[in-house]
This record gives sequence, C-alpha cells and structure tokens, in this order.
Amino acid sequence: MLAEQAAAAIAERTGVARHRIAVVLGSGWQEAAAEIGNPVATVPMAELPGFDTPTAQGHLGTVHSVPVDDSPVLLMMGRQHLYEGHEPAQVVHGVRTAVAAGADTVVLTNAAGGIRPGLRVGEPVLIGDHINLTGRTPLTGATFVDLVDAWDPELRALAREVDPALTEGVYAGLTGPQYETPAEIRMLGVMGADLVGMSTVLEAIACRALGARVLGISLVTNLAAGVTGAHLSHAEVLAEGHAAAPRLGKLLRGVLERI
Ligand code: 6GU
Repeated sequence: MLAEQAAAAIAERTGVARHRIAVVLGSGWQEAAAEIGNPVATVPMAELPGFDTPTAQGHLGTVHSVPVDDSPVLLMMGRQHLYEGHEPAQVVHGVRTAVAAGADTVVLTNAAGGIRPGLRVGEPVLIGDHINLTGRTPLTGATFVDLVDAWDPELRALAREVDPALTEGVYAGLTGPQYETPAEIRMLGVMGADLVGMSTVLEAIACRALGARVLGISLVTNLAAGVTGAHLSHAEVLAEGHAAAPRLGKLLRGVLERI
C-alpha cells in the first residue's frame, strides 16, 4: 500500500522508526509549527511516495519530525484538498501515511469561517462534530465506520485543560474552492454548523476507519458570508494565522505534551 511505502520513506529519511502522534497544519497554522519545537528532520512531501506538492497558498509542503518531551511528533505542513482536483484517496493519503508511520493520535487543524454568533476572528475552536457536505468519502466497500464521538472527547478535554477559554463547534466541510453565499451560510447555520471550511472531514473519517484518535482545531479566520456583510479572501486567512500563531503554537505544544 502507498501509505506504507510513504511511512517507510519517512522512517528512513527522519531516522525515526515510529511517530506516535501526527499533526496536520492547515491554512493559517504553518507559523505555529515554530512554537512546537525544532525539527530533527524535514522531508519535502513531493519526495514521498503518493504525495503531491500542496498548491494551496501558504502550505509549505514539508513533513517534519519534531521531538516533544522525547516523543517524536510528525508535523505535516500542508494538505491536499478536493478543490485542488484531488480524489478523496489523495486527500487522505497524508493521514493514512501518518497512521502507517505509527500515529495512533492525529491532530487536524484548519482555517474556518465562523457561523455561530459570538465566534471571533482569531479564535481557535475545538471541533466537536462535523457535517460532511463534500458528497465524497475516502472509504470504499462495506466498511460501516461509527462516527459517534469521532472527535475524541478525552482529547478535547485535554485541550481545554491547556486553554480553558476554548469553545467547541460543529464543522461543516464543503468542497470549495468558492466561499459560500450568504444564503448557503444561513442554511448551514440552520443545519447546526458553527464553522465552515474546505478540508478535514475526509481525513477525520479515514483516521476513524483506521482506529486512530482525532482532535480537531479550527482557527476562525473570518466571519462567514453574510454574518457581517464583509467580503472574504484567502489573504485574511493567512493574516489571521500570522496574528494567532503564538497562541496556536502554545496550544498545540501544550496538547502534545499531555497526550
Ligand atoms: Cl467562510 N468558508 C469556507 N468554505 N472555508 C473557509 C472559510 C469560509 N473561511 C476560511 N476557510
């Protein structure tokens, strides 16, 4: 399997046989990596079997091995999205590789639009549940995967120990790349979504199918269409990530130390 080949390449290139934890750093989260620790090794994703270089702006496209309290953590600096034209199997190749590399816990991060009134730009929010509106799945065949508590309650509690101000929300995953219309955001709010983005849900499903625990954190980089009447741009996603990087990095470091 391609994920096993990529995991073997990571072990060889990093000199680390098993990474027990993996973190996927999405849009707005790249700078937070510096707060987690110094990598002992960095491998370009393009040099690993089955990976493409991410095209999303701000995604570095590298994999880092970072020791946190002597425990090796695999940091994935960027991801593949459906909106880049990838199939679900390609979108989840990173997390399947992480699990094959030894990860039983995967932390998924992303940038999201805030739908729920009261959410503030620059605020990290724990993903408590999701709504998969991509119309796609990474799974094939009769694998009936249970998604109750897909977003691990113990890991969420642990994150709240690090940052008691964290709230939780339901993340609606769409394909993009267009942002939603104001009418679509009203619909998502009625459906029970607090956050909206273009990633993460397929990765979470793939992780649960493999039995890995999942923690998700969204950085609210803008209020979703119609919430304020403002227009949306990827530039503000990157700018808010830059501003929030120290807080996000400390949060991740604190979580990783406790896992
Ligand atoms: Cl408002 N929508 C989507 N789909 N993704 C986002 C976003 C909004 N803000 C950041 N990422």
